[in-house]
Amino acid sequence: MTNHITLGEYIIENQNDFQYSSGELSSLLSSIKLAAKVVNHEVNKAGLVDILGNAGNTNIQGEDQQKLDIYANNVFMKTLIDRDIVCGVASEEEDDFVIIGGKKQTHDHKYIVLMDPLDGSSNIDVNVSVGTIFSIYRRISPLGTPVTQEDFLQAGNMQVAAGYVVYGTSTMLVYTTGNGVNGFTLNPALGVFYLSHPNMKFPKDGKIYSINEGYYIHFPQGVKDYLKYCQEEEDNRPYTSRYIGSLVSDFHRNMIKGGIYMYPTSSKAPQGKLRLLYECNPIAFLAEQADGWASDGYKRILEIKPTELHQRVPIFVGSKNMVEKAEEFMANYPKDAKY
Ligand code: AHM
Ligand code: MG
Repeated sequence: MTNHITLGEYIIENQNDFQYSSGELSSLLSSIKLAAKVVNHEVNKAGLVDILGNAGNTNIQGEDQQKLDIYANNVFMKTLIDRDIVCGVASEEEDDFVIIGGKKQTHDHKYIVLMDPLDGSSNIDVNVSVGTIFSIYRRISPLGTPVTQEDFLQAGNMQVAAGYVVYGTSTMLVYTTGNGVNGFTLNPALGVFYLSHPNMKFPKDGKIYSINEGYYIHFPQGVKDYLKYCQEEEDNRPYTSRYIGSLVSDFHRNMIKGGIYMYPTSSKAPQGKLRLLYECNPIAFLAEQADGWASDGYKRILEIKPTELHQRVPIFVGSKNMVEKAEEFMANYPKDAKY
């Protein structure tokens, strides 16, 4: 632990990084911290209570919702809405964004939050790490009016803060406000997050590649070529393959050890699987703040202008040299090549 600094103290101490800060972002981050602790408590006892399994509902993208997905979504939504600190929230588990305050705006809140409340939830039943991912923007519509779709469809380079919680062997909250990335580990006995990983940085190079190779025959040729490159017996290769199937955990490990995570397009998922707004943008912001890189294979993730709330994009993210190498292989084929 670094001087036993708690997350609460750290948020307050760094509030002045923001010019004219009113403390609104600090309150918002504190609310996320609180919701994370509540979800952590529930996730940790998932094997003990009758909360496991499928809730029988399907979300807007046609995927099964697990009970804990719904639980986590409710906790984060309720915490943000009840504490009256943001003007709008969008969640991977909700069909549309929520306008806080309705049509009659009685507040002047300026931030919106987008989140994936429980990513990798198919792993819950088998005791594998899951995570929460969040992304924060300043609204662009005028204060005191209801938020609009435009507020949510900003490019990732407009993010004010982003982070994730990994509910793993220990629970960590990792976030950035644009001044580097810091990781805090929860002491479960005290319910307090301590600064355990200050100034996290991706090694420039790594030896780990993370991808669902089961889809190999469905990948674009550029991805296939890059995978062969990873497996060649040359220089520092072959690399090691590690894939948990839980984005937050795969990303977290790669940031610490050096590696690349890929979820490309495939003939089965022509847009990729991961969502630009709830998963790729916050992960890309964290990656860049940790000296890594995030690309859709051809361009910087953070410069993509979103067109819809639940938009999917391919992603290559991790150690800078590795992502750039993957982009080199992708560039050998046109983006729209048939495969
Ligand atoms: P989810 O938001 O439905 O949980 O899906 C996202 C997850 C990521 O955490 C993970 O990296 C990926 O889906 C795994 O997908 P696949 O099983 O296709 O490899
Ligand atoms: Mg997800």
